[in-house]
This record gives sequence, C-alpha cells and structure tokens, in this order.
Amino acid sequence: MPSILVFGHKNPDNDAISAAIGYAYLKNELAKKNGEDVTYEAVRLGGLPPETEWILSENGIETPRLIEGVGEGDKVILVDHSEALQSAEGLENAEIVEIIDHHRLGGLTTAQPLRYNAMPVGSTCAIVAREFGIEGIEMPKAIAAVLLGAMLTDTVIMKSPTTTNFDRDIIAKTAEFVGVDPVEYGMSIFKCRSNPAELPVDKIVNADAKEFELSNGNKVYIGQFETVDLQAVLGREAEIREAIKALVAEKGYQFVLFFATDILAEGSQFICEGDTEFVNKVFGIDVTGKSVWMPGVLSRKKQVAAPILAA
Ligand SMILES: [Mn+2]
Repeated sequence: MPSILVFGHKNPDNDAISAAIGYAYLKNELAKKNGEDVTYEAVRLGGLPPETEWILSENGIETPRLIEGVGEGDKVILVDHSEALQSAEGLENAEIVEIIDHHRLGGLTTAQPLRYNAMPVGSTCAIVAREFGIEGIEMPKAIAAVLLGAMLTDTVIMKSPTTTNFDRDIIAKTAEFVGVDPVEYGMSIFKCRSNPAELPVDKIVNADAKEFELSNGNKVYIGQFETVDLQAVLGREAEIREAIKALVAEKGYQFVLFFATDILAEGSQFICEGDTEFVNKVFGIDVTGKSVWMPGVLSRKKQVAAPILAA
C-alpha cells in the first residue's frame, strides 16, 4: 500500500510531533472511510522533546519513526512549517501533497498543486483539531490529549500573543472532552521538561532552534528555551554563550540569537553572538557581550523572527 509521510520541522517541538500524529490519524481514518488504498505515517526529523515523550507515554501512543531525509518521488505532508531550510533533507525531490501550518510563507515552491491549509493561529494542532470537526471524524481521547498538549505548549498556556479566540475556544472544548483543566494541564506539561541545571548545553541551545535566511542571503539561527526556572538557565549563560559562538564559527551564521523564555514572569532573556549589532538595531537594545531581559516577549514567530526578517 502506498504510504505518505507526515512530518513537522527539524528540531521538532511538541506542536510539530503532535500535529503529525494527529493529522496522520485523521488522514488514515478518512482514507478508510473513503475506501482509499493509502496509509499515512507520522514521522519526525529529530529527537522527542521531554514533554512529548511524557504525553505520548501517558496516552499510549507510539513514538513516530525518526527519518534522516526523504527520497526521490516520496509523497509527503508538511505540518507546522513551510520552509525548506527547516524541512527534511531531499525535500526538493519529494512531492509535497499537503501543508498544514501556522507560520509565514517561507519560500517553498512546488511542481504540483497541493492542499495548503494555513491559519495565523497559536498552534498547528488547533488547525488539526478543527479538521476533525470539518471532516466529521471522531477524535479518540488519547489523540485529543496529545493535540491539547501542543495547543498549550505552542501558545505558552494561552499567554503568547499568537493566541487567538479560535485557539481559546478549541482549547476549552478539547480540554472539556479530555476532562482536564487547560491551565493545570499546561503547567504539568511545562514542569515535566528537564531541569535546565542538568541538561547538556547543546540540548538547551538546540532543543527548539530554527534557521532563517535574511534578505541579504545570510543565515541566522534563532533558538528558544521555554522554562519555569529561568535562573537555572541563566546559571549556564557562559556555557550557552560559548556554544552559540561555536555555532556562528562552524555554520557561518550572521548571528545566533538564543532566548530563554520565563513562562511565569512572561518575558525572555536574550543571549546573542555574531553580528549582535544587527539584533541591537532591530530591538533597540544592547545585547553585545551581555544578556538582556525582554519583558512580554514569548513568541519567536511573532516577536523575534518577524522583526528580524523584516529588517
Ligand atoms: Mn507550531
């Protein structure tokens, strides 16, 4: 039976993995209903975030298979991204049959027409949950719990400015169905993340980092680490700075911007190496050689990457 791969971006976060699981489930149910001879497999392009590992095991859901890249003529569905830089190796030789996303358009082009389902909302999983309703496919409680977890991590428990009324509404309905309080459930997910005092530094820096291309053609790397223990992350500042300095040197990034987001204090601490002047200008700060607290900054997409890419 032909198989279609469903995957989120490199350095997957909880939304990237959960959206692939939820959407592959939905597409398989639809294929059964319509008598189509095709299967959809959720796969991943990197390690499982600790909170995803916990949610999947709590709900008895299998971990998606890790793939290195995609091959010539493979059919794929991209979730939670639409940028080649953030996607599978070999994507240019694959056929993208669908994209389901909540990010900017990132320059991908396709040879074939495709289904493109994008909304400027807080998580890809919220769009996936909406599709169950549209298609009239029943959502098992385990899938609902996985999707809900990602709606809560991607919106930082609805505190991120990316959160819309659509997100609040679908989070409330899904939480009621699962039988949990969304804020309590969200906090338990954030708390099960590893202790930043004990993590290897590359896990802190690369856990949730994305490459972007500036209008001058240079690449930059923007990493975020969301935590309920900012002081533990800042205790590692010297190591983090060394690690991102090494990334600038090895990968030729114009700059690497790492920010640790304190989800309780609702702000982020910026640490930057490389062309810090660029970042200083964009945000009107001085992050050269020192870290800077940015109150209210919770969203990479909307509050960090967007102003950098517009500069
Ligand atoms: Mn997302």
